[in-house]
Amino acid sequence: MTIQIRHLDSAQPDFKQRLDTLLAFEASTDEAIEQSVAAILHDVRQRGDAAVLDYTNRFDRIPGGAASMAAFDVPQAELQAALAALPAAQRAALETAAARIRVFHERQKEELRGFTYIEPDGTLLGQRITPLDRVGIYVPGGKAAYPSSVLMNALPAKVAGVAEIIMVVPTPDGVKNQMVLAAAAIAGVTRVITIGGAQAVGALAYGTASIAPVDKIVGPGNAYVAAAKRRVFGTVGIDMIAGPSEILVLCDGSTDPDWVAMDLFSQAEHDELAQAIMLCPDAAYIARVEASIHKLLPSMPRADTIRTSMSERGALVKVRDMQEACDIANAIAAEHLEISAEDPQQWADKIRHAGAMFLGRFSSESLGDYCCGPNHVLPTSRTARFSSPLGVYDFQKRSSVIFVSEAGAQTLGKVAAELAYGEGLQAHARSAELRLRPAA
Ligand code: HSO
Ligand code: ZN
Repeated sequence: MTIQIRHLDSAQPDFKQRLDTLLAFEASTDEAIEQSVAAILHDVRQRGDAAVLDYTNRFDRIPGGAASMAAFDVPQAELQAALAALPAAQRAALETAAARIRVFHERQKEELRGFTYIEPDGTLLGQRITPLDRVGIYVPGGKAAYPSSVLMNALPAKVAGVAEIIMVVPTPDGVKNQMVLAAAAIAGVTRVITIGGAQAVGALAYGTASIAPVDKIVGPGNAYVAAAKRRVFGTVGIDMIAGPSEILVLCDGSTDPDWVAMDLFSQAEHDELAQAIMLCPDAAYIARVEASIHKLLPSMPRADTIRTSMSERGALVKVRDMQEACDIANAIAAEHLEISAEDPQQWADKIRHAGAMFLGRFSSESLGDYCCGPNHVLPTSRTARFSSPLGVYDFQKRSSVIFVSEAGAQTLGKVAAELAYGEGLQAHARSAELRLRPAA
């Protein structure tokens, strides 16, 4: 069975409507999931460890059933052993990726310094940046158990200076993913607990006897995890609710069509709901990419996922020119944008909305997923219009710092009192006035 891939043309009168339909993605708010997550969170809040233990034994089918939460703690020695047992090439690749991710995020940290300034009367104002104390990292345990995501979530926290990083990862049937454990060792995760689902999110958010509550929970998860993260938001911070992966390739027709086809596949293979779209002004080139897609698909182990994703949510779009391609790319605000063109910089300058931009034909998105250095946790479902890649800033916060000199209190006191009386707030006004020097 081959792919029925959708063709769109920006010259079609109903193009905008067709594009909107293609992009529409309902982050599922399934009522049954919502209710069961609410019940699990309530139970974890009431019964703590006993509830987490029950759900984990049941949902993850732990052989024999664990007797206590202690069974789910993975000792540091086991993390180190997983690392030591990795094939040398795999270990070297993880370590190289980790080093590059660290370097990038250390640069990011330099951009995020605090500041102070002093006014002529001696009043000092500023902003101080401090790391979060404790964060929870959720690592999925099913089909999307990615060691690369352990690095991408944990290393920015580490670089930010977070003291305790608690990683949770479900182990269906009690089976641990050794490469995930090895990645946790490399990233310097403080504690790994083999629990997952809404019960793990609840344990991290509310705390139990065996798990101290964290300040923020990051990391992707299934619909239950996403619903749980939404519900605990406010008690703790969360990073984002990540949707299926997306790739948008903008081509001028100068790249080998096999390369472009495989780049589209690279995100389509993540998920049946992933979205892979190409924009190109050259109709003949679009036909060549389509031929490559048909030629290469049968060789892909995940052909079924790719076929579903590309048939249901993919598209090859003929545009008027590269300028129009950039305008459409801004409207799509894709998670990943590849500009596969000669002189990509001129087009990149026109892009305002994209989670990550990959410039030029050698910058395949897959390199960014693993080891370029920038984070692969990116805004999806058009949220790149208003949000950013996961980064050091997600593990830091800002505090304002205010020192008012005696002289400053005289001028500011009058301004504040005036406004406070205007708001009918006597105590505010008088608090400011008490600091005014009596008129000579
Ligand atoms: N492309 C995914 C991240 C990933 N890819 C992990 C491979 N492993 C995020 O959209
Ligand atoms: Zn990927």
